Amino acid sequence: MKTRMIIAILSLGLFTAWPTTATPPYTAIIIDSGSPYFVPRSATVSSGSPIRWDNPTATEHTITHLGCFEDGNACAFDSGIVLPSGSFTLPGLAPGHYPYLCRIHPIMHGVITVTDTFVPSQL
Ligand SMILES: [Cu+2]
Repeated sequence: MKTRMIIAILSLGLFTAWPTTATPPYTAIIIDSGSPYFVPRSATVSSGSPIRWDNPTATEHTITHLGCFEDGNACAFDSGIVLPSGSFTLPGLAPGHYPYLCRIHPIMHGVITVTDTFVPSQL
């Protein structure tokens, strides 16, 4: 009887621990100080799926959609300054092609392609 109760408590612990240990459903892009600067430089995600840029470098960067340099309405995302050890997460984008760059280092550029079809997150 006592053993059964212990098992019940243990399995309850497993269930409550599940959400925190689950793999986050986002596409991760790592900022790098050297070429290609964004890893992967070209990422394909499904619409509405979160995208997260991590900055492990010692420098500040931005993730700025090229549309932001045209007019306000064409700007899909602009992270502002992403500090060293910081990150920037986009909750999701509508289907389309989104070239972006770093405002501080315009040599750094990448592209996000958002599709209507399901794409497993690239972790
Ligand atoms: Cu930069």
